[in-house]
Amino acid sequence: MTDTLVNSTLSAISQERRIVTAIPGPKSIALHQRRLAVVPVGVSSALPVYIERAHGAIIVDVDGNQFIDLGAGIGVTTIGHTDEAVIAAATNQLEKVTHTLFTITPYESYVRVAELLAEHTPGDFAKKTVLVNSGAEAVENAVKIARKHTGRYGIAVLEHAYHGRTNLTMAMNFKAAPYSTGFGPFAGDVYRAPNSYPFHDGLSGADAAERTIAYLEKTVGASDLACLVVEPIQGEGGFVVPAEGYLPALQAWCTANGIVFIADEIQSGMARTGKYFASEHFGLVPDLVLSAKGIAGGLPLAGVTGRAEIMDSAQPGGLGGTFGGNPVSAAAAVAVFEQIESHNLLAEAMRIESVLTPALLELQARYPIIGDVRGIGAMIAIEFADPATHKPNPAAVSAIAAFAAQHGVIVLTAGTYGNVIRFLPSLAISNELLEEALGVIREALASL
Ligand code: PLZ
Repeated sequence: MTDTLVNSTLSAISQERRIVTAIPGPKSIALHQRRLAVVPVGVSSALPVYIERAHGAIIVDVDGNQFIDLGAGIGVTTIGHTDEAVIAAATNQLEKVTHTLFTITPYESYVRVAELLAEHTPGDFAKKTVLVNSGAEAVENAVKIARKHTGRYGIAVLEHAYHGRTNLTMAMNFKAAPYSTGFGPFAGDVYRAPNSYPFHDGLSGADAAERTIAYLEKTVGASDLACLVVEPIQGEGGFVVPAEGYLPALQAWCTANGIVFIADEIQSGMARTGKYFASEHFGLVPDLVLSAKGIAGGLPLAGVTGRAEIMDSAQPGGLGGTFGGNPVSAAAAVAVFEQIESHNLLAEAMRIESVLTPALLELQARYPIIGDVRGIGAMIAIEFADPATHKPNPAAVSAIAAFAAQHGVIVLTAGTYGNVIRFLPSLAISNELLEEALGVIREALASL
């Protein structure tokens, strides 16, 4: 019964773009009115189009419009919306048990996810995992563990970083507005160092690392740092890919100074860049790796995975939370790992790069306001800037995102200055849909 229902719903969604009303359509407008009365303005939506169903790379709104989804809910439905294996695993689990609380009475799927993360995160050593609900919670737990392990307090982060919306993670973000404006006081002992941003600083990886390290040595001192938290490719910051050698130099400095090196792979991990974790592209073997977003195919789950001796420094009862590693989310995550393997999804990420990057470079050659094309796999971005000064051009980005939405393509913006368009499609997207979406971006650029 369940199978038939699920399959008939999915097969009803053709993998095509189709706009049948004005955007937003009448039903979305009506829902938006209801929402404005009961949902605070602090929770905003990039596009007030209300979604009813989704499959693969297509989302369908309440008015029957079909959008090509180049955002995947900010990199969450990496293996595709309503992936059949994820639905089957979650449905099966729903019928068995939905909650016990792992710290009261445990279950296998939590253990299996921990085994899979131990296997697929970089580094050939004993690893352990704690599962939590959200990316921010993973960051919080990683910091707790690093502090307990080192007996130190300092947290180092990089410019343009994004780590979440809790009190500690707000303090770790680079950008104040809109994330933290007015929400202080914030957690202390966070030290924000310059990063490597080749388009803007022009520095080699070695020089950028020297600058970062010198800054941290001066402003806090290595011996007071518990951890350095880096996104190997920065997500909200605009898919900033650091210069070659930058991250390994930071890791070497951390290792030499007893600082826990934490890779926040919440956006860049789980097959997004053609490796399980983007750290692998840079030869990094982080002490702790954070996953979330894509790990459970759309269900809420996150994890901190790391060296067993570091993870075990937290005392029994020191880690946990009511919903962490929920059985349904954990079952979905096991299915995600199986799908990555059985559908060779790492190669799909590279296929997507091979379509996006050349097309975007061609656009850059025609439109000098595209200052930079960067990224790896299915994590590609273009930065809009003044050709002479590299001053950010957020107006072009807003105009393109709005044009794309009107024409049935969801694109996400990013960047500290809102001047980056990021392409974060599901790995299930076909070349045809990608080409079609690129066609809309071309029209959008021509219309500027
Ligand atoms: N670390 C690298 O990308 C979440 C934010 C969406 P949570 N990024 C999307 C929004 O506006 O709230 C993110 C990330 C990196 C941490 C997080 C936080 O993950 O699951 O949103 O808490």
